[in-house]
Amino acid sequence: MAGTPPPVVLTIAGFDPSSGAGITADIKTIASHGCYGIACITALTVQSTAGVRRVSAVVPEVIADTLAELSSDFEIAAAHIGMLGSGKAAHAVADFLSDAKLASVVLDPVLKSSSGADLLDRTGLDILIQRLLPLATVITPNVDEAAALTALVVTNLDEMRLAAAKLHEMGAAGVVVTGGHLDKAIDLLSFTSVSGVQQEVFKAERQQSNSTHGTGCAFSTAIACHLAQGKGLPEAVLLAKAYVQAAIMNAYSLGRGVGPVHHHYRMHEIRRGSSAEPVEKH
Ligand code: PXL
Repeated sequence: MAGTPPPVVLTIAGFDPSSGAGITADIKTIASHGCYGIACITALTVQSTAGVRRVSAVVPEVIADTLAELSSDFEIAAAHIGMLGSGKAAHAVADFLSDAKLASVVLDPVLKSSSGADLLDRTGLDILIQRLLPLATVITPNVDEAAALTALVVTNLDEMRLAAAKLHEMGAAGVVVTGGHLDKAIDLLSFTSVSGVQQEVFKAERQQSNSTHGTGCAFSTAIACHLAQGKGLPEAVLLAKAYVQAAIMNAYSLGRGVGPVHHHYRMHEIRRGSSAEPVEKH
């Protein structure tokens, strides 16, 4: 036996065969945080680093059965929800979450791929707003997703604050609006505590890189891992942000389009580190 098992993190997301985003990427993020990843696929995409070619929904009964099977077997410490793909998938996930009452749920409201393909239809968005948003511990929209969810314009910090306030009114307990694509990369964390709504701003230099495919998935999944390990939301967000920055900085140039972030750069660091250690001679 290898000792105490790690926290189990469930990711509910689409499949990106290039493994920059989606379920296979999430499993890499979860493993690199020392958690054990389990997965429920909501949709298949055909894509590469060059973009999304097509999307095919998984039948909702398979999603419901997968979630029932996994939750009857594992103690799930946290769940991450990414691409849902369809209204029916969103319903199946909402049914599961309202029964399962998990300690931590991170909802990444994925609406479009970075290349502009639709990853959720209008019905799906409505269900996400009405049923999933109130079940989440924290939701992680980028500025465009925050705008679509709130019907507000969200292009700067003041507008991010207003959008976060509206998302609280709509039932979201915690909100991180990410502004990585803005001129100055700004993320806003907003959460309700005993003393009311608290907001924290995280600023960073915008990273110039062609390896940014999957940043949203890596960020939201990393938050789920930190929550699973018992960290509070502000610390989880700070650590997840640092993880994504390092995963971009350490990325290899892969594919012809927008390359994937390096999800397990830490593993690589450890291997490099250990081979460089002097071998003791006796
Ligand atoms: O980055 C959003 C995203 C999430 N999940 C899947 C995706 C994408 C973008 O392409 O394919 C499966």
